Amino acid sequence: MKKLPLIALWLLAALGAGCSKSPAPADAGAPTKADVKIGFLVKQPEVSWFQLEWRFADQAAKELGFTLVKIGATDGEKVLGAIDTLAASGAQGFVICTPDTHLGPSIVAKAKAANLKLISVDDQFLGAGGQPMKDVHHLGISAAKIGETVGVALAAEMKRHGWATADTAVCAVTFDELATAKERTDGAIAAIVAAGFPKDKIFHAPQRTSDIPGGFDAVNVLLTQQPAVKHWLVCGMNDWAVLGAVRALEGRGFAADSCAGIGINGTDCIDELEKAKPTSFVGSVLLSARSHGYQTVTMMFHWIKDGAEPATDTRTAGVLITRENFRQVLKEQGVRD
Ligand code: FCA
Repeated sequence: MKKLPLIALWLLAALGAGCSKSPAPADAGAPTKADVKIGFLVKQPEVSWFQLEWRFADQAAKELGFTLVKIGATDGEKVLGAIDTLAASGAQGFVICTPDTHLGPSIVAKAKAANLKLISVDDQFLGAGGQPMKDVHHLGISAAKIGETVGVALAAEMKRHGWATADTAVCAVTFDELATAKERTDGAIAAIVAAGFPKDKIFHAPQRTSDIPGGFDAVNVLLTQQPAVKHWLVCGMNDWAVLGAVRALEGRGFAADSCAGIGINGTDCIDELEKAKPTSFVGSVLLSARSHGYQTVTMMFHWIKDGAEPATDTRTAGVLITRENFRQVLKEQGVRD
């Protein structure tokens, strides 16, 4: 994802500090709602989750009467370039899901220099020491708790099928370089262990990339290493991780009802749940794209227009969806008609 080393991005951000457009004077008066312009940068613009965040942000822009600028920012250079573009076009703030949480300090420096307010969404920035940047306003998910929901549901699947512990193992598709991802899979594992599952039957399949091929490749390696397992319980950071795992299981000839995978997001697995023939992907924890899109830009709007600073840390919950209830829940949540 990164093309330039972090040090180069730091330098770019610092240079930007010297030549960015001068901010509006403090006594310029509060902007009217039509003056408000807010950017929304996402790391994976092709993914339904991020498209939904944008859709809900658009809805807020329409209702509140401000301008929303949506930008796909898939690497560090694109992020810094997008901040320049926003500043030059008179925006006052932006919401961002960064492609790399280590870019946090560069993004903060650049936003400060351009006098742009900033809210991170989904993925929390990491500071120089690798610790979360708690002074940056953030809206994310209650990752550990959502992971636990996955773990409890997987343990229930095992029980429902009557799979013997001796034949069953857990496949956790991990992406530990992203804190929210690690908290999710750690939460799922903790819940499965709490349900009585033996720790030595829990295997990690680390993804190199956080997409379907990343999950697929990681799980193929694990399946080669553990040929004796008959039933796999699969968790991962999101729907794509678990979909990759399910495709790998299918490739190895596992029958749909011999394994169970549960994703997170609930927005990137709708085609899968709609398949006439069920697969091992049995459900997901649906996150609130509405909160992450609508609420973040609304907080930003009031911050810019009325000086109302939002809470520094907001966490959202999720709800389990399965093949049985997903249509109904997606409708209730405004994700689908
Ligand atoms: C991260 C993941 C996304 C989504 C979001 C809430 O950014 O990459 O898939 O789960 O958190």
